[in-house]
Amino acid sequence: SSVEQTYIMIKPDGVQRGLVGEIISRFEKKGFLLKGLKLFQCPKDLAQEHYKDLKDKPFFPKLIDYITSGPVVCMAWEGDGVVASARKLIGATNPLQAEPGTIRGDLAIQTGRNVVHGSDSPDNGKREIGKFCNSPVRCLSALQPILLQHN
Ligand code: DAT
Ligand code: MG
Repeated sequence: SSVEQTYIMIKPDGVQRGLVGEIISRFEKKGFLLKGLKLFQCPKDLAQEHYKDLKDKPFFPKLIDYITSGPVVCMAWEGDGVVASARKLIGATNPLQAEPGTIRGDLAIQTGRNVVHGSDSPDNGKREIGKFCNSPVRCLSALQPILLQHN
């Protein structure tokens, strides 16, 4: 498809805190089209590739531990200007600097627990959707690990 798409991922803290519906609702209400969705536990190698630009940062090991710590919700959203618009809906990386009304501004306080990811360019949107949404072998198929996560 030549229509712009972005990869939105609800991170483990967002899933564990019960914010999945709230976060999806914001993109639905804005008017974007949900094109794909799955629950998934990100393996370490994919997490390292996803955040490869940050591999030399001191917080990188903790970032990988966090993103692989529990189920995430992987989504493809489509619409005109969806990449930049989704970044606005999500808000600044540091939730304390994110404006009220944004997802991070309303729902988070820590940079290391900022509940949601959104692609930073149309090319990265396409690439991340390919890695996270279009790889059936990586789909989380067993319910038990999810229930254990919450108990
Ligand atoms: P964004 O998620 O807003 O695109 P980013 O791509 O710069 O931000 O960083 C990816 C993630 O890495 C971010 O959502 C949280 C984590 N991160 C970034 N900077 C950090 C920092 N200074 N301390 C801890 N975690 C950080
Ligand atoms: Mg980023």
